[in-house]
Amino acid sequence: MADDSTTNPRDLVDSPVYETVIIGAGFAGIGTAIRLQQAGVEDFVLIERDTRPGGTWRDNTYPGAACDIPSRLYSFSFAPNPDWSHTYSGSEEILRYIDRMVADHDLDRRIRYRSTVTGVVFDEPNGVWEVAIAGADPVFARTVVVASGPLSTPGYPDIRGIEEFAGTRMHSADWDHDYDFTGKKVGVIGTGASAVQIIPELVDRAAQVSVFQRTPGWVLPRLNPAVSSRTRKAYKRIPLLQSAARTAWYWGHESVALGVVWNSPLTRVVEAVSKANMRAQVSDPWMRRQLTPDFRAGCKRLLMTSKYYPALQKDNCRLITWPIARISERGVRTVEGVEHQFDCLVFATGFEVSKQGSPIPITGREGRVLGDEFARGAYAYRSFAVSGYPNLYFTFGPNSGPGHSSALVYMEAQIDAITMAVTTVLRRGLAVLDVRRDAQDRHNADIQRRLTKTTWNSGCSSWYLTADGFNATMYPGFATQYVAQMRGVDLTRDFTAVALDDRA
Ligand code: N01
Repeated sequence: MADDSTTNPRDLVDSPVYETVIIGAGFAGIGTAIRLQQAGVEDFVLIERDTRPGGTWRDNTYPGAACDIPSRLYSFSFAPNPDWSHTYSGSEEILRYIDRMVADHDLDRRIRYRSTVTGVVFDEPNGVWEVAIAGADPVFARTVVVASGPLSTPGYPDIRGIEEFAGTRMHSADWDHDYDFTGKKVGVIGTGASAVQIIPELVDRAAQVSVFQRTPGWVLPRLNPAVSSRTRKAYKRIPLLQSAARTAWYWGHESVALGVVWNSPLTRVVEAVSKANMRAQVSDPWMRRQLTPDFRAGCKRLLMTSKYYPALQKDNCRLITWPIARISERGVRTVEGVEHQFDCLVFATGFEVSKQGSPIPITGREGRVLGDEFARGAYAYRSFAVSGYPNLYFTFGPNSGPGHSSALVYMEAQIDAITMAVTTVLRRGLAVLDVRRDAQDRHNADIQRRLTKTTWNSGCSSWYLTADGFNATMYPGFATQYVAQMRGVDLTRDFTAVALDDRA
């Protein structure tokens, strides 16, 4: 490669150098692409491992898959959808929304499908990223956006004998739609946000469903009225009505944060509402005891469903609270020695949560490996940039998770910060924009101090925390504060910039 400090990176390597490579064509990747395009950046590509866009909503197609955040808020403010059919949408409708954004913005031509990124390495002399793709030539980019999603790899539990099961095995995020549940005995492992959506559907289809619960969660009711055609027409005619509805949901969720994010007297109010909901829905005192959580509401994700408790009480459903000893050829053996036999085992056991903010190995300046630096837990500057990894940005990076509001509100703020960084590099003719270590450290000290007062750090175990109890996942505040944090990204004060002309 040539090393001419005054040349555009596109000319420095034999392969073409994109302005930006976006890894993943889910909500975050598509949203980033739209915003870049709107900002006049055309030279980008999305690299997608699958054959269609959609990310989470393409992969999670289990029966009952839906969003527990109202659609009005679970959509981008720059791509409003007057046609949401219900208050909360199912996965198919959300996927159609993503497809429409792709079509409206002519993005399909920019997506390279069936391409799995296997590693990203910073070529320091040339100031470009080399993005390795399985079975293909690498691509090069000035900027990389890691939009591969924090929960994209299905996680199977570490239960002895799991490989021995001779029946059908499926994961919530890898559903077998050809499998006919009619007349089947099904075991479901897990009782988290995915499981409580799956179980009511399975109870209606299978002969018998056994639910293996390790930890009961806090459940709040979720009613889902249809949006009338009159209201939809009104949203179409008067866009201001749509933004007003979105704003109403936004502030409703902000008020929920007072009880869910911080471990406060209001947390007891959330717990009281959840207990009242359980009393109204579950008649058997034994079952109520089994379903009562022993941790603060919000510490694990709240479960939003009005269908789960009724399903558990149907004649063909059993709640099993004995711990699992092992999985056998025929089913699941619990510690008291009973073997429960099944035709099918459903794993609603969550995802592999990568320590490095993405399952992709990332090598930055001076050969630094991000996974090694994050061995004790991830950190970043304002959740989206890490010092020593110039021009590389995360969506849903360290400490950007909402506990009470829509992930898309947070995502939109990240995308705007990324767009600002990309356009700044272009406008100012920069080769490298690298966040300063001191700015990053200040941010993280503040985040970790604030986290000590939150429900997530109040003593339960969840995917939010590492095995050592470090919280690199959640943002300790209101959505309003998060958005302000991202709007306050200061590329002059908090970043080191090297102009193309200044490089030695
Ligand atoms: O996974 P989870 P999920 N033996 O990790 C149990 C998002 N989401 O797929 O609590 C027995 O929450 C585990 O038990 P325990 C959302 O961000 C959003 O349900 O660890 N059980 C738990 O019950 C959510 O947070 C929507 O004791 C075992 C379950 O498996 C994230 O996805 C809908 C076990 C895993 O729960 C993940 O949710 C759905 C073992 N060895 C999901 N190992 C929306 O609506 C694990 N478990 C937006």
